Amino acid sequence: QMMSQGWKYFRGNVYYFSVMKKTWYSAQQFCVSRESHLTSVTSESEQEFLYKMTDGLIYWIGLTKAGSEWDWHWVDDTPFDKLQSARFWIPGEPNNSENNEHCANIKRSSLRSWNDAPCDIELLFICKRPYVPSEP
Ligand code: 2F8
Ligand code: CA
Repeated sequence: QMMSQGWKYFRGNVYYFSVMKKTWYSAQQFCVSRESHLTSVTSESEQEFLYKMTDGLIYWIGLTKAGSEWDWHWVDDTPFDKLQSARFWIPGEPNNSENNEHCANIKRSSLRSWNDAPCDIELLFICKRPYVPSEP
């Protein structure tokens, strides 16, 4: 089975865990150049897959309130379910520290692992795209 190098398969999507650090927007541009987006997280099993892969490092995910709407939204246009997603924030987050935290990352190894942080800091990042089997 052909599998793009460095991409990990989980439930119909493949995920790229970067080795280079980028700002949130540069990371998203990198993902788009690879026909993907910074990852959305839409289930507990996906959240569990992701935090278990992070290995204690901090990675950008595709959640931001920068842009046209001034509310949390997924950059891949998946609808953001505020109620279902509340359990994935680290307790006390998002705190919009210094009124300058408009992008979200996965910060540590538990289901409660999201933090909001300044979009212009450089972090590792996770891209996600649908898995499409290539022609034989
Ligand atoms: O204590 C939580 C707090 O920790 C840091 O600020 C001191 C984080 N800042 C960055 O990651 C830049 C805050 O986002 C976080 O809320
Ligand atoms: Ca924060």
